[in-house]
Amino acid sequence: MSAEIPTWNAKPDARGLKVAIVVARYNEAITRKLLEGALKALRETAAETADVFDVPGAYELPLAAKKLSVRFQAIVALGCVIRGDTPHFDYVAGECARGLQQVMLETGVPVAFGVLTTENLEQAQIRAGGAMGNKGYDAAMTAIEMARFGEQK
Ligand code: INI
Repeated sequence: MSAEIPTWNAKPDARGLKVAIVVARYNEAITRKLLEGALKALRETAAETADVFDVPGAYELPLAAKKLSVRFQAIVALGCVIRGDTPHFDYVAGECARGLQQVMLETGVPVAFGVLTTENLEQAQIRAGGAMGNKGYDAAMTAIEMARFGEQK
């Protein structure tokens, strides 16, 4: 047993990992920024692959992630659901989140939730390369960290 307090927040190492990014085209101006962030993270962590796939909207992300889970070791799901845009915000955002979690637990392949769910466009812009960083970048780092989770230290 180690009595050492571990070091946290180290940048994960993606060498040797095949990573897929699946991005929704809906609210494309935002999701392209999230994609830029995710690709930056995968370059920084030296992922073996950073293959990009696109789907129409956030609602389609879970099925795409499930299909990709058979040949990738980590998946980054990117999308943007804006409440003001649709009366079915709760269905699209909720089912997307629930579906992605389900895929991750069923397959054991980490699926990072890089889907913005905001009240308006401005809140989305702030989180897609603005004052609050880039949630696509953060999601990609999370996918790598979870792919590595539990590996022998
Ligand atoms: N899809 C999104 O990704 N974001 C949204 O804000 C959105 N709105 O507003 O409706 C949206 N709808 C499309 C949805 O994801 C599906 O593509 C569509 O319902 C077909 O299944």
